[in-house]
Amino acid sequence: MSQSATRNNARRDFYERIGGLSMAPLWESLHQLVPPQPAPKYQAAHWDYDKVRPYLMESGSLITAKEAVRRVLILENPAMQGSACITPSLYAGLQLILPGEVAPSHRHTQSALRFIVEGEGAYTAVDGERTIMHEGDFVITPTWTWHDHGNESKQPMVWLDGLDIPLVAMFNAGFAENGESDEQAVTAPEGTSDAKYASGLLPVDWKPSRQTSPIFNYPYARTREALAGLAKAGAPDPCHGYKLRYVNPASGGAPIATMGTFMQLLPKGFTTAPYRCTDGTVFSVVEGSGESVIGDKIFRWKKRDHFVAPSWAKVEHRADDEAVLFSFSDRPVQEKLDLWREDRGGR
Ligand code: GTQ
Repeated sequence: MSQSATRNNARRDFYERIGGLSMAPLWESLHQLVPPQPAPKYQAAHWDYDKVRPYLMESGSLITAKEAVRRVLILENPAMQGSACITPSLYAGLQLILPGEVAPSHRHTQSALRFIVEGEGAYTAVDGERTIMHEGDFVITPTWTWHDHGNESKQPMVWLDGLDIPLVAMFNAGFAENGESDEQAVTAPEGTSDAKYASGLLPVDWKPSRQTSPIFNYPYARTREALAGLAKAGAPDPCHGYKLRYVNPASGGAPIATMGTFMQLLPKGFTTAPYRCTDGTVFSVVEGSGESVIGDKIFRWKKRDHFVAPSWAKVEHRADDEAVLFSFSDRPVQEKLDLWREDRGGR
């Protein structure tokens, strides 16, 4: 036997013996454990709404919202089959609620965001207050708040659910319970939280008790107006076009502690400079069409499509006509942990 074969056999034998004591040699996996740069085990992916929608509607005839509790088709990363993850830290799904249906009240420690993709007139109730949702609205159901959804309109309603399910699972910090009735009692008139917290004013003696934003619907009409004003005010950022982040007005932080949410406008014909960041990001197309180069993939997208960009993949967006993209990621978590990085390619 050669010297190196003898050595390798001795090592393998050693690994087996220490394996019996639940130990392993670091030197065999050091470079994977501490990579020189992010090496994501998930991939860029795109969901074309024209292909997705028929299945969503079919799900509506297979099961009621009440029986399903949440009738959702999970957007699962193709490289993470069976995980229900779109990135290792985030969950995404498309939820359908048909006219007359109620998705019953429950609460959990996982935080959720809703981004309205199609339809209007359904409501989400959070801790006793309802908000009617419209396309492009961004609605939060913060950790451990009671929430139910109902559709009193005449059209189906579809929204993107974004949750921190994988993060909470990693910490084994998940709790959940069902409400006593399907629809929680309404204790505050619609618009209350908007009036109290969403006008650059706060009730005089109110003190925040948590990181979560006191606003639970950020309506698209206002977001769109802000983007339009920004686009009139100056030149676009080379990497982002015109990009805003949603904010908790009481802290300046993200509305949800675990998920950052963003809206960006890309002018007609605009191409963003190559950009990468450590937060894998889920996009929902609100307006327009275009394409994105993400690592070695290219996706053509249009209104209501969804796509995901992995951590540290180089991203370039190109807009055919004026386009608006909503996105969410775990950026606030990474920032809290001093981990978040970006690479603007010198721009
Ligand atoms: O609306 O509460 O897509 O609990 C997944 C889990 C939605 C919700 C999802 C949930 C919800």
